Amino acid sequence: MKIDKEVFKTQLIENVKTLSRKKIENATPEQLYEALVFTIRDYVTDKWLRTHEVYDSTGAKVVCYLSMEFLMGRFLGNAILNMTMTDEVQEVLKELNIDYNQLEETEHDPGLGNGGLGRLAACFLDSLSTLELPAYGCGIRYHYGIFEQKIENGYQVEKPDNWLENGDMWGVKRPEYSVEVKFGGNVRAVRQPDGQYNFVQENYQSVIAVPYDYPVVGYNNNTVNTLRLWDAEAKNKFDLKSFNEGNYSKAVEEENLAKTLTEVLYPADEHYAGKELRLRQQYFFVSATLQRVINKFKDMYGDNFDILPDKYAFQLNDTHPSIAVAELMRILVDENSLPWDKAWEITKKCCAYTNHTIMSEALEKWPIELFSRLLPRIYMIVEEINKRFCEYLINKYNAGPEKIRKMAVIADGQIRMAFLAIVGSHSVNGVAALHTEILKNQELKDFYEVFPERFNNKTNGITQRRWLGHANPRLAKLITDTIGDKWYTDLTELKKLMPYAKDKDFIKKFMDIKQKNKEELSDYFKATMGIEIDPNSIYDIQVKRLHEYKRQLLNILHVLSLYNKLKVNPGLDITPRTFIFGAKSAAGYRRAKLIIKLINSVADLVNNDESIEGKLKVVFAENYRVSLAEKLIPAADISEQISTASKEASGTGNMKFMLNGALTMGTLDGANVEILEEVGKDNIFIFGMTADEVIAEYAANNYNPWDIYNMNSDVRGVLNMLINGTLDENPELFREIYDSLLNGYNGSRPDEYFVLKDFASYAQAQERADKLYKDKEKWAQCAIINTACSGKFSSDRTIKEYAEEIWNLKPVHIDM
Ligand code: 26Q
Repeated sequence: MKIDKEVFKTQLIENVKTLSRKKIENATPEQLYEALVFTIRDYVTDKWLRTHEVYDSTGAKVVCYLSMEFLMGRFLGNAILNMTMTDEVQEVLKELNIDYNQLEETEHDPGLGNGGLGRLAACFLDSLSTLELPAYGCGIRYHYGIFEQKIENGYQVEKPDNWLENGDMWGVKRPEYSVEVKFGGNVRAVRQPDGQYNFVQENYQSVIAVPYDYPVVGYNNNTVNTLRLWDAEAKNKFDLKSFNEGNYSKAVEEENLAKTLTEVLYPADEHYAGKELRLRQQYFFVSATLQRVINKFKDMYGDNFDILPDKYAFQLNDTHPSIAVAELMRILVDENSLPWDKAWEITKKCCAYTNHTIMSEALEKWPIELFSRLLPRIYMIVEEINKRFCEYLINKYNAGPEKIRKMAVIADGQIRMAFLAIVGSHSVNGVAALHTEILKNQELKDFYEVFPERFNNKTNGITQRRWLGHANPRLAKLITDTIGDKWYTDLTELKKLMPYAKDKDFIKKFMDIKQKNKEELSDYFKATMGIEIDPNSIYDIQVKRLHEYKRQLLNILHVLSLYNKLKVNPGLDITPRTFIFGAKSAAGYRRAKLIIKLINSVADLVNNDESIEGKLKVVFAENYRVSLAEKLIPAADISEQISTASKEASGTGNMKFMLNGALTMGTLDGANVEILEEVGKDNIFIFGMTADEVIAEYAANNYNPWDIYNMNSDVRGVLNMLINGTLDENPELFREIYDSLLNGYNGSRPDEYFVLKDFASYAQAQERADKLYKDKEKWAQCAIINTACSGKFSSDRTIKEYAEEIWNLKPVHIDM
């Protein structure tokens, strides 16, 4: 966007004055940040208003992306980039002697998500706006995001993440769109004159859902979509009647409910714990979203609900919002008097479900007691959905009791949210080709047989605007200078870099940038953690949530084995390597927390042993989050994507690293399979069991890790170190890990995630990487080929597929 620099400068100076009562030269970075946001927001708001004017006047179809998490990352830099104001803003700030990076760093990273699923939602919003597709992100305005991680004495300690502490500069409160959400009480059936029943919820508690809107700026266009996050406020702050009756606790009940509802994001990913508050959160934002949508629909189109699916699509980001199926039925049937069958057809046409995991721990199954107490009317509706579905299975497939019990939405005293989502949607998708095949042939096989036409794959993607343009401006510039800037909106353009993989001059520039990024990261570690790392070493990075299936343990045990080799043979010819980890563990996940401690103990051992001459270094980067990812990923040489095959649905970090020219060290899992397809086997390090092998091993159930312990002296050496006091003065500290690998712990299988089974294969792949790195030019070629072949993994591609194949959503061009 062309902006007048002088005008912009004046606006900025004015904003500093009004907001902080200061001259610009005396303002703090925080005050300058605030003024800059206000200035930018003005430009954004013009487009934002216009976008919604056009949506309303054209009656275009809109997708609502329903998600418990939106891991947006910082707004400012991304907004400036997408407004294509970067150069102008940088120049103005330079003229004013202001350090832009310092301003950026003052923005509190909004961490309203756990990991992959939340970040995917954020990438999708960026793509939707860039592709001019009408969209709302719908979620919760948690007051506290994912906890801030401190490492104390090697252990993870969680601190609250008060992201709103310095105000909410990007959110706009919209009280005029508030709606009431009801919990609990009882349902009374009221017979109507026509013999039909009306269902009325009574004696309920309720909260007011108040939306806050955040702009989602499209790249180089006029589209600004909305991320709508709901906050809860008490309806009657104080129930005077109860109070006067002496019932003090009831008097403040609703206020407490409102306070706790949106207080904090559940920080456990891929782990269902059956917490009541979590179910409340789910219903809260789903009900608020659907009520508002239907109110608006009626304002625009009256009560012709047949066309609802032509106007709205609801994408369910995993099962977390799957209660939408029942809530939409409630609104259509109870509140708008539609016959059940008609409402059901509409609901199915509107809803679509994305599955993000096959980990059984993550499956949401709510106890009937809890569910029906909290949501009595919704429970009745789920019962009816279940009844009709079971009848369908019996009539159409002659299903017997066995089949019914396997597939019913309600069984064994629980409501299975994934099944509710599948039954109530017209589309069910996995997030990578392999993952979708596993859903169809294993996890959801029964449903695939009944509804084959609903199943489809949508391989995940990432936005190149944030993950290359913003995170790696030097590489972005080199690429633009070489092949032009079309890649910003068409990542397959990167293919044009292929010939340059052999171009000496380009290779040098490409590797100089990598080097510079590595130096910057090294400076960052020095400044923030006091750690020195060698920018000439290989940067080998594993950053993601801590989970046993992601196998950070395999990585760190391999580091230990390298250390042992160096101790035996100090002259060993290996390229110096820095192993960088970043990972948050769920607060209650004991094993994962112990693995963090292990990584830090290994770091202590290795980093303080001068005899290995700095050939190995281990860094645990504290508090991994989007803004830290933006620093780490551009500096990576090797990307660790080493999950037990079949367990990682897709992964998206793998794509970010590839885009930035890192080589993948990976298993044939999730989207790694497709990365291999794109980049070719000579430009990636693949190792380990295949998904089929893993699944077969689980079925055979005769794997004995002691065989590996006995045969492989490297493995033996490393495992012994877990229990002989080398790593901690308490030799028993890591016993649990040792036991889990060899004997099984508390009834689980020994080495459930095949860490030992894949160890030798992993070590060999690491050796291949070490060898390749010694040939600087070959390595550089591979790195460039990785960047050049990453085009498929743009979330623009993914979103086009969703829009065409699931949502039937068309772009709407916004003219100013
Ligand atoms: C469920 C119930 C109660 C509390 C929390 C949860 C919960 C929260 C978060 C369950 C799962 C999650 C997050 C899952 C997730 O991030 N999955 C990842 O999704 C990515 C995007 O599709 C994939 O790339 C990853 O492979 C997948 O692990």
